[in-house]
This record gives sequence, C-alpha cells and structure tokens, in this order.
Amino acid sequence: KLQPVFSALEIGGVRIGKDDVVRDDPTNNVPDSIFSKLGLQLHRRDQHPLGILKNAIYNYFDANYSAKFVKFDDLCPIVSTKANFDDVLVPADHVSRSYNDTYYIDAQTVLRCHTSAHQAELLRRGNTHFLVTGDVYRRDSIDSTHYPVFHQMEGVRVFSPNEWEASGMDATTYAATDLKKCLEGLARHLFGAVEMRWVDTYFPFTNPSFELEIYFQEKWLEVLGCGVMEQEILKRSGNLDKVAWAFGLGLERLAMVLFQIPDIRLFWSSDERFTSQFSKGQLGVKFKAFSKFPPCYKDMSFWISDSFTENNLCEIIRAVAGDLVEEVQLIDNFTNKKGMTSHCYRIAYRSMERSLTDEEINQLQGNVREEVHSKLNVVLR
Ligand code: FA5
Ligand code: MG
Repeated sequence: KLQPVFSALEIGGVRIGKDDVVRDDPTNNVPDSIFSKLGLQLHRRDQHPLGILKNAIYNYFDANYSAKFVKFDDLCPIVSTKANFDDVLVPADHVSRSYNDTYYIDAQTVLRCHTSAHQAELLRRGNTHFLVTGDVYRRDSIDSTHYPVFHQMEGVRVFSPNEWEASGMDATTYAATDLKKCLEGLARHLFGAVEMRWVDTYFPFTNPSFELEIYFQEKWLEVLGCGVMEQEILKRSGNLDKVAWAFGLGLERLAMVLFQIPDIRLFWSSDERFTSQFSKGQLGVKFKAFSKFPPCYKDMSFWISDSFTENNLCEIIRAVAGDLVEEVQLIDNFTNKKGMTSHCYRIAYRSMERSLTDEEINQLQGNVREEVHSKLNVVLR
C-alpha cells in the first residue's frame, strides 16, 4: 500500500488529519476514497513516473531559460474558494464551483481543482517565473484518462515592457508566441517527434486561451491548458504594466504518452510489476503491460430524476468498486411520452493486477445497484 510521503495537511495551520477533521460539516462532500489520497504526493517520488516527469520538465526549464523558474511542489492542496476561484476570476455562477464538480471541505474551503489556485498568491509575493506541481481533485467521469485525483504543473512567466517592445509585437501576441514556443519545445524535449495540435478554448483567467492535444491510443488527448493571463490578475497582484503567460499541464496525461501507460489507475498501483519498471531519471522507458485481463461489462438502466448527475453516479461506483472500475459510459438515453427519462450506463470492470471472478463482479454490480438505488433517487429498471 502507498504510504503518505509526509503530512502536507498541517501546512498553513490547516489540520485535517483523519482524527481531527471537521469532516462532519454538512457541506463536506469528500468521500473516504479521496480523503485517503491526501498527502500521498506521487509527484514527489523520484522513482514514480510522475516524479520522473516532473524532474524532466524542471530540467527543460533549467536548460532553456536564463531566468530561473522558482519551483513549488508541496503547497497544501486544501485551499480557500477565494484562491481556487475568485483570485483567478472564475465567475460566481461557473459550473466548476458546484458541489457536483468540486470537493468541498466546508463552504469556504476546497480541495484545489487546479494548480491555478496558487497563481495570484505567488504573484502577490513577487514571483515572476514559477512552476507549481501538486495533486488536484475533481468530481469527474470515469475512463482510462480521467481520475478524481490527478496532478498538474502550473507555469507562469511575467514579462516587462522592454521585453516585448523590442520585438515590434504587441504585448499579447508576444506572450502568446513565447508561450507556444515554450510548450512546443517542452513536448519535443519529452517526446521527440509526436503528433500534436493546438485548439482554441476558453478559461476565465486567460485570453487568448489554448489547449494542446497529442495523438495517443487512436484519439486526440488533451494534455494541457494555457494562455495569456488576464490583465486583471496581474493588476491585482501589483504587476500593473506587465504581461504574462500561464499554463496548466496534466501530468498523468503527459506521462501516459511518455511511458505508454494505457490506464490512469496504474499511477496508484503499488504492484511491483508496475513500480519496478521505472527508475529515477529514466525517461526512455516504455511500460510493458504485465497483464491483459479481459474487461467485464455490466449494464444498468434507470429512470433519472431532476437532481441526477453523472458525477454523482461515478462517485458511487468508485466508492463501491474502487480501482476495479475502468469506465462508465452512457450507452442509451431516451424520454418516454410521459416525459420520464431513462439512462443506460455500461460499467466496465477490470483489475490491472489480476483476473476477477464472476462472483466478485456480480457482487460488485449488486452493491453498485443497491447504492445507486438508495443514494441517487432514481428508479432502477
Ligand atoms: C485547468 O485546470 C486550467 N487551470 C489550466 C490552465 C492553467 C489554463 C493556466 C490556463 C492557464 P483543465 O481543466 O483543462 O484546465 O485541466 C488541465 C489539464 O488537466 C487537462 O488538459 C488534462 O490534461 C488534465 N486533466 C483534467 N481533468 C483530468 C482528470 N479528471 N484526470 C486526469 N487529468 C485531467
Ligand atoms: Mg480542459
């Protein structure tokens, strides 16, 4: 079993150790399965693919920039809603603030849903070049590239007027050009030749905003979001005449491409057949699957109510099946003449480590049905 690296949970006077937490707050929606991941800090283990990747990215920045990027990798994942949302201009009614998307400790405190939660504070403290790596938490769907706890690396670079003035470009174009050059260079440093593309997108904290996608397992995989920082964030942090870029990398996604790791659950495995394949500083390793056990599919149909959400369903399934659930997919959706809506979900069960028995899967599926029935206010069909 993975043991915590150290207790990140006492930083900043926040104590939420197993025994002294305020977890009975009615607004707390953090289940035990998530709570038990706090403090594990996979990104701080030099032998773990995420630690190896973090160090390789550090090397890229050290080698390519004369201005030193200051590195943070143990900032506390428990942050205020102000830091996580307000400080990066997330509107009051944005979906990401909902209890459906974010884990709340109490009404003012969340498990950070992105490393952008630290941007404003670090800018206020006068940092102009920095990288922040950490575990982040989200209620989300279930498949091979989504997990409710994952890791991000934030990068921020602030420019002064003399830097863009000499270029003949306007400040925004200058920053956007430098940003793309930096991230394309990073991709080459990590992968050599790889098929990738830029996609325009929206974030409340950057404009313009982009995502980078890499072709992996026959699909385009989103590996990062980035953009030119909103002027308001710079202004509030005392950087009046500056311009900046920022990015947020999904470390699991990059590591999946880099090491050819087929499923995101593997990062949490303590099976030696996984862990022994990686060692400090070794970037060129391709993961060899030690098993290809067949998945087992179970379908479940029910009439939904207005309060039904897929994230709630996924969390219940994770709570019952843990890492034995590989994917939850909506395969049928219809509304009858009475206006009742039915959903059918296909659940794929598969262990990364061993064969599952029929009994075991039937038991799991039975428990899932029971929990869904009692917790979700739906009518099983
Ligand atoms: C963000 O979190 C922004 N804060 C990124 C950013 C930073 C944009 C700074 C601009 C400036 P997004 O929600 O797209 O963006 O997540 C960033 C990356 O995290 C994704 O591209 C993906 O690689 C990864 N990611 C998101 N959700 C999951 C998940 N459930 N499991 C694993 N990786 C995920
Ligand atoms: Mg995204």
